Amino acid sequence: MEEQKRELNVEQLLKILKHSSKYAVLFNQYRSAILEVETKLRVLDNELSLDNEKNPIEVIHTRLKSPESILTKLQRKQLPVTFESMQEHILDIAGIRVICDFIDNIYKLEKLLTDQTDITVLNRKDYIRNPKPNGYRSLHLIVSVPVFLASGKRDVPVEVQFRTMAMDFWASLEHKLNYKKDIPGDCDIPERLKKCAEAAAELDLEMMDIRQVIDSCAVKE
Ligand code: 0O2
Repeated sequence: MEEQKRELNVEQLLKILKHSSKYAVLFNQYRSAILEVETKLRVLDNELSLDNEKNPIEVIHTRLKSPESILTKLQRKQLPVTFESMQEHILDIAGIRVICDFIDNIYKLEKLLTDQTDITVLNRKDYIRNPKPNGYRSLHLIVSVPVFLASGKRDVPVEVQFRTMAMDFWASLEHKLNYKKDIPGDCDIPERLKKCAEAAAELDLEMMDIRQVIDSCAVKE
């Protein structure tokens, strides 16, 4: 009975969230902020490719967090389910994932993006230098970007995740297999996944080393 009551509340909340005109206005701000940051990254990618005809960015994925995920996160953090609380506390509603070729290019792009005068870094988590205990690697930034709308200027937070292809390969499969699922404590899956993450990290370092050797040979010729 108690469970039924809780589920009904969640459904009602989702209905309110999805059908409110405030929701459409807010989500348009997040969508616009994604466009702004994605354009900045594509501009940098184009310019960096002029040097050696090698784009540092392989793929950019963007997403808006679903109302269901927002609600789950607010509840998990025991925060009030209101638009104000969502705007204040959920800083990854607008998300951009940047898949890069090499680790050093991740830090180069980070610097070029965050040095821009209209970008403010609100939070930075370097899971490349400090991987999560399960082996997860990526660089996470929350940046604030101004969006100029007909109704005025808004500073909107966007989460930018930078990863190499190897890190993305691991994270995508791990997410499918494991992330937020209850794996029995007595099995060796976490250990095996961690080993895979370490193999992917080695691959990244080896590929970067090979690139450096090739580049130095090309200079000598
Ligand atoms: P989804 O499914 O991508 O929407 P915080 O926001 O700081 O209070 P949070 O959200 O845990 O807490 O922050 P964190 O650690 O920066 O992780 C945010 C996102 O990184 C997650 O989003 C995932 O996309 C990704 N991520 C983090 N840890 C892992 C991991 O162990 N494995 C995989 N595959 N991805 C991870 P969401 O919203 O939690 O999930």
